[in-house]
Amino acid sequence: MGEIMKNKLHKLKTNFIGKNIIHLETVDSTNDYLKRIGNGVEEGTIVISDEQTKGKGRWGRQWESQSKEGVWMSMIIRPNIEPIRAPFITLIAGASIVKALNNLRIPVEIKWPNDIILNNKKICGVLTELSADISKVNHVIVGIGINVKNKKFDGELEDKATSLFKEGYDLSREIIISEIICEFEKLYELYINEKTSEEIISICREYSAVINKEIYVIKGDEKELVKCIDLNNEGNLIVKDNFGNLREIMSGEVSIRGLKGYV
Ligand code: BT5
Repeated sequence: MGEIMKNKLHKLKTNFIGKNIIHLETVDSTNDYLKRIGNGVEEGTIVISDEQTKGKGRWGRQWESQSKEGVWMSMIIRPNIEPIRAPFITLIAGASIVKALNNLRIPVEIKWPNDIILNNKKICGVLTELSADISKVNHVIVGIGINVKNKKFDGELEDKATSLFKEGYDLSREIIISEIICEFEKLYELYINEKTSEEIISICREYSAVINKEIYVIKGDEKELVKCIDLNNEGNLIVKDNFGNLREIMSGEVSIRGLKGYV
């Protein structure tokens, strides 16, 4: 299986993302694995694992990643940007995932900043981790988890998670991975080489699950109802609070929820 996946993915027409692919049967977390080997591998290296025993989300949350049920992968990049700009990489990943899945005729949307939604449920999450000193990025690890074949979810995930299979789409993990890698590289190169975020922001707007909706912004124990207005060029969310004031919210610091549930 590992070899089949690698062979299919080696036909990728990218410049550097996915030129080196490490495929594992099991690992704690593909992000943590890549972090351990990160200094010794070339930029664009991808780690894919059939299973993760300690898949993780933001702020120490768990990410359920059973064997061969989904795409559990991470890639390493070394962008020459200020560390403060690193959260934008999450939006590049989100934009490339919605673009890739819509190319495959799956109508997913982005729930800013790091969730991908299908039929109002979470199908994919992105976890971006930064290694930097005060002024320079050493590397960024972009972790992507997509539920592909899961037949059911238990506990708290039952109402909020879904898989491509559950929504009636039967696609191989390889096709999904190839499409995402190609879209990611295109947008990442635009951002780094051309220094433009325009196309990325316009994809995030076009496929947004939250713009023009009322949402709760959650920060720690605080929860505030606001109207989501737009994304600005930095990728921050512009919301209108209860007093009619416009505010800018940075990714990385909050979670958001819809009025009636997850979106
Ligand atoms: C995320 O965090 O959504 C980021 C998930 C990133 C996973 C990838 S898999 C490859 C790489 N290696 C890793 O170890 N991680 C990355 P967050 O926004 O914090 O959402 C986490 C929440 O999503 C959990 O608290 C659950 O409520 C929910 N969740 C857990 N597993 C899920 C799943 N398989 N599908 C949908 N929702 C899930």
